[in-house]
Amino acid sequence: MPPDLKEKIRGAAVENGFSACGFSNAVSLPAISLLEQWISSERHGFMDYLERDQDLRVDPGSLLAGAATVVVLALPCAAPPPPPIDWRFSLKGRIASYAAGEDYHHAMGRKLESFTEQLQRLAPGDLRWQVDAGPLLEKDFARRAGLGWFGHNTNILTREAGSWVMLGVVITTALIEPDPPFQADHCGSCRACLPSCPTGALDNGPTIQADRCISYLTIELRGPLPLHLRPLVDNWVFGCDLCQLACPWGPALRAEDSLGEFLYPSLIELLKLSEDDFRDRYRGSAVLRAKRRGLARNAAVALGNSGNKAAVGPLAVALASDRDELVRAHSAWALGQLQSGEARAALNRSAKTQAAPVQAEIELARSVCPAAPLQRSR
Ligand code: B12
Ligand code: SF4
Ligand code: SF4
Repeated sequence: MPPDLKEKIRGAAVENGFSACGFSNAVSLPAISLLEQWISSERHGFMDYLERDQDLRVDPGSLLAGAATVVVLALPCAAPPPPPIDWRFSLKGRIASYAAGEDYHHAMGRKLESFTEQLQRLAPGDLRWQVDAGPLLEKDFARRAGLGWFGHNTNILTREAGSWVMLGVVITTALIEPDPPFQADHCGSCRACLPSCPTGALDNGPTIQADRCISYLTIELRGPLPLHLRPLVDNWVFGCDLCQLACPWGPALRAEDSLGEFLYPSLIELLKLSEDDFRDRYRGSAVLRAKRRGLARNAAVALGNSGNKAAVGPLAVALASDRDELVRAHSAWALGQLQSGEARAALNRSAKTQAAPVQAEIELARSVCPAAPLQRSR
């Protein structure tokens, strides 16, 4: 191997916008037992895909015959501008900052395409790459390639940007000398992320109860949000940044204030979006993953959490006329949380005309919502 090969490859990574690049050999990870333990404790919720193909998650050789090296790359992700001071008054939702701009799967995919062309010239071989959607455990390989350590927020922290980096990996048959794995734990005695998590999803170790994480609840979970977690989701409608914002490490970048418009959208607008409006508004964005019904469901829950009676009207319309049962059901819950006679009247109006799951939410909401004021007849 030429002595300056790794530096040339790192140079190509920097040219393509990556902030870090490390090398691991492509042998199977010992993490399989931790992964199996985690899956058998059922912390993955409905993410069934994590149960399948566990060998592919830890063994690059099962993804590319003759795999010799895993190159791991980090792309900095900007932290969000400050949120509105009183979202309950302005009825603004909150979107995790990695979702700002073009979907990172596409943006980083293009960078990886360009990086791998240079890699091919510098260290010829067969290769394949992945960003997030591929099976390989990216964080474990990042640690092994020397990029950073597993923080208590369960993400990989780099010294330059904390956990505010997205990861991508390239598996290649070219043999490149591995970097030493990252051994230190720079969390030290800090545990600031643990109490910052509203749903208590973080264990006191680098593991997560994913089925409690707001990122899972708002993006991955397709059905109803568990009742006991709805109030804790606050105004998050897509992902969550709180455990990263609590961290003293990073970020390296801060998003422009102008991104606030995207990251703190009007909840009422989100609730009212039609399928076409949703697709137009979020074309090319990671938010598409939540689908219109998921985003509207999340907006309804956030409106319920707002305690703001101005949300009653739009929720009443959604309960009466949204085409999706899931959205109607969460609108009923939200009306119950708003605790007003007007909300109760809207629940009463919709009772008996709804499908069973919505009906059940209406009954529950009526049990916590005061009776509607009596209509006075002259
Ligand atoms: C499933 C998934 C989720 C799930 C589960 C999250 C999780 N922590 O794993 C949910 C939906 C909750 C999620 C949320 C988010 N995610 Co996500 N997610 C993934 C995905 C697709 C798979 C991860 C996985 O397999 N998890 C399963 C568990 C078993 O894995 P694990 O945490 O790595 O567990 C290992 C450690 O616990 C370790 N371990 C256990 N004990 C010990 C002890 C020691 C000493 C050590 C060293 C290790 C160790 O071994 C376990 C087995 O590998 C990866 C992409 C990928 N292909 O890898 C992105 C990924 C992890 N997500 C990412 C991001 C950015 C997020 C969010 C920040 C998005 C957001 N803003 O909303 C949140 C963060 C929530 C959080 N605090 O983790 C990034 C993380 C980047 C980074 N710097 O680490 C990734 C790598 C995507 C990417 N390409 O950039 N995500
Ligand atoms: S992303 Fe939010 S909900 Fe998930 S672990 Fe971090 S603070 Fe908790
Ligand atoms: S907040 Fe503290 S404990 Fe949590 S990841 Fe950051 S440094 Fe580690």
